[in-house]
Amino acid sequence: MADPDPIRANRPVLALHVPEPPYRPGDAPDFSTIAVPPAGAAPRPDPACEARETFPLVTALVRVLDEAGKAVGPWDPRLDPDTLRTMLKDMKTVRVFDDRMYRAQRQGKTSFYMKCTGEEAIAVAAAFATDRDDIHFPTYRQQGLLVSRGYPLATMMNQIYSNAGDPLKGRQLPIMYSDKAHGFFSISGNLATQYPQAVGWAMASAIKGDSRIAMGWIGDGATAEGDFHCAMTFATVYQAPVILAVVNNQWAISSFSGIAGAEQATFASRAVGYGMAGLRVDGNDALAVYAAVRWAAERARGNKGPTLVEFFTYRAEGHSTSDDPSGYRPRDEATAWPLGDPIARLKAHLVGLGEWDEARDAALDAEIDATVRAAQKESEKVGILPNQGFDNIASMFDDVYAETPWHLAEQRELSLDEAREYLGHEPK
Ligand SMILES: Cc1ncc(C[n+]2csc(CCOP(=O)(O)OP(=O)(O)O)c2C)c(N)n1
Ligand SMILES: [Mg+2]
Repeated sequence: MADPDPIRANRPVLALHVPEPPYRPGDAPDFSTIAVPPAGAAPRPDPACEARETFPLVTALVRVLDEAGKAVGPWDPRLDPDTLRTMLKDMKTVRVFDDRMYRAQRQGKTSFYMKCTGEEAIAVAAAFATDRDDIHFPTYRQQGLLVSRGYPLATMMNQIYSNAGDPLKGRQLPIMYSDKAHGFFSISGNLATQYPQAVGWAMASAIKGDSRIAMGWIGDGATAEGDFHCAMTFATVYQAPVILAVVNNQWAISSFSGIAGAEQATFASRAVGYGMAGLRVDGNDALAVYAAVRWAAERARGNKGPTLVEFFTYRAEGHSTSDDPSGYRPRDEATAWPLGDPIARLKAHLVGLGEWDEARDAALDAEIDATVRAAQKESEKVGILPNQGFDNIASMFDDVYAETPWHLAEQRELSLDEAREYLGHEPK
């Protein structure tokens, strides 16, 4: 409707642009418009360079593995075959773990699960590229960090089942792990909190004269939160020793990345406005991920400041067990995605080196399957979620206050009354 004011009547009517994903269910996805530069094409500046020297890289794509699985160009980290095989094993383990836990949720053994299918290279290679005592502030899609740092699979499952072996005592949503000893900060359900926490921890590390760095994680969608920008400001002002990762998997539940600004600029290019180093990386290329994190870690350790690293990838499955992506995107989008499968690409690389073959691959798959099954059996012996009843319900009040306030003491007594009634006997 035109503006009724006569002075404004001839001005154009204002309108908003509401981003829409290019493809919806039933459409044939065509990603040929996504620029995929050849592997090896991106230059590798010195990690101690001025931030602005990285600015051409915020719109490029750091890639090491070419279409034939060969490692090419200046970002090739030249990892030895044993390390490459361990990375492959960890990535495969994450995928098998995800599949089994997804099925466990469907079988009613837990309430909720989230997979990272298609994104396995990112957390696994980042775990390899950071030091064991650096601390990660992950989201719910970096289970690969725990797997690569040797956290017991059965303990992860205990958390998912909220059973008596759950170190978090059932107080966190399944998959929201926390383990200080493995440098894995508690996952927060509130998106984007990881960024200010990582920057704050990194600043504290510097203030204390420590040498450990932090790595913060966020999804494409969550970059739209204020916490992202607040963390970027602190990180750049104080040149905090932190790596800030954006996992751009194209989707935030059913919202596509355009809703968070991806139509206008790459996520990595946000580094430019802050005067921070930035890299845009093929997230389905384990070697590129490793090289980029290693570069940013070296920069942070040398007091050269933070780096924003965008990992360009695709969320191959639903957001969580509560989601049905067929309602908002074409079913075959994941297979049309141009960057391929990260596990298949690393495998092809090892085969090309003469360090891997189909027989070894099949043997590894069988070994991983047996390991994950054994962990599941061990964890389910301790218990699955529906069987966690009122036995120790009053413990939900423990570990919060040094001295329980009167109102919580009152609630604890009430919960014990309910438990007595439910159990027909005295609860533990
Ligand atoms: C502050 C906040 N807003 C909204 C939500 C609900 N929520 C949970 S996950 C999610 C999507 C996040 O997408 P993205 O950041 O791209 O990460 P991804 O799930 O793709 O890894 C939303 C909106 C939340 N948990 N916290
Ligand atoms: Mg996302």
